[in-house]
Amino acid sequence: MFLPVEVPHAYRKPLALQYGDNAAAGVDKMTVRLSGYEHSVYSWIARLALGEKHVAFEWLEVNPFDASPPEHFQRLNSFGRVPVLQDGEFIVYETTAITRYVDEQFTGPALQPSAPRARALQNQIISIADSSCYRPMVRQVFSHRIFRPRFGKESEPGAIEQGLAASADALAGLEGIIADEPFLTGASVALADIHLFSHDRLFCHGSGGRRNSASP
Ligand SMILES: N[C@@H](CCC(=O)N[C@@H](CS)C(=O)NCC(=O)O)C(=O)O
Repeated sequence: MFLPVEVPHAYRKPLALQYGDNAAAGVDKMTVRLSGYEHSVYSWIARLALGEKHVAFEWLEVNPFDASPPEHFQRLNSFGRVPVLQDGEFIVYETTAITRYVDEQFTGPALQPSAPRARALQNQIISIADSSCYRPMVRQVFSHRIFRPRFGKESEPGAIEQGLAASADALAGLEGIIADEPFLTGASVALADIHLFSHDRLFCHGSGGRRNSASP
């Protein structure tokens, strides 16, 4: 087993607006906004965390790679990256800061293990995803095999092969540390699952749908 078999339910919902139990609990749907980019793995991670917590939110589509992103977005994040979460007056960016805030601020199923060792494993997996999976799985394999051709851009020679090789190393490393449980850190879905699932989802497109193999 490498990744959870269950697809987080937020993936099955429409993109524009998300409604959930927290709306019924008095959270105004307009107070929570997520600025994200449709093709951004990190935006999807934040979106899935909100979905798993049943938080109602408004999705604001922003392409951070645009030469001149909207002015309101530049004011939200001076680093110019998505996602950015707004909860009323509160603004937070950096995906793990967003997802941990979402988990701790809103009611709903806990998305972080409480036991220190399971929590450490969760943070370890998230860190490995960022440092060792994002570039090969997303920026090399997905981007050069799927994204660039789709938008008429050339793929760099060797990028896909390099990405597949580095992805294989990263996935082998992860196989050695994940829990022998239905999900990566235990019996229920946690932030580590959401984080890695989002990388894996794009990687599967790029690697021809082979979830358990990084071979071309
Ligand atoms: N460390 C950031 C990374 C976010 C990130 O790299 N987002 C990409 C889209 S997936 C982006 O906005 N890139 C625009 C740029 O780097 O100019 C996080 O965890 O949120």
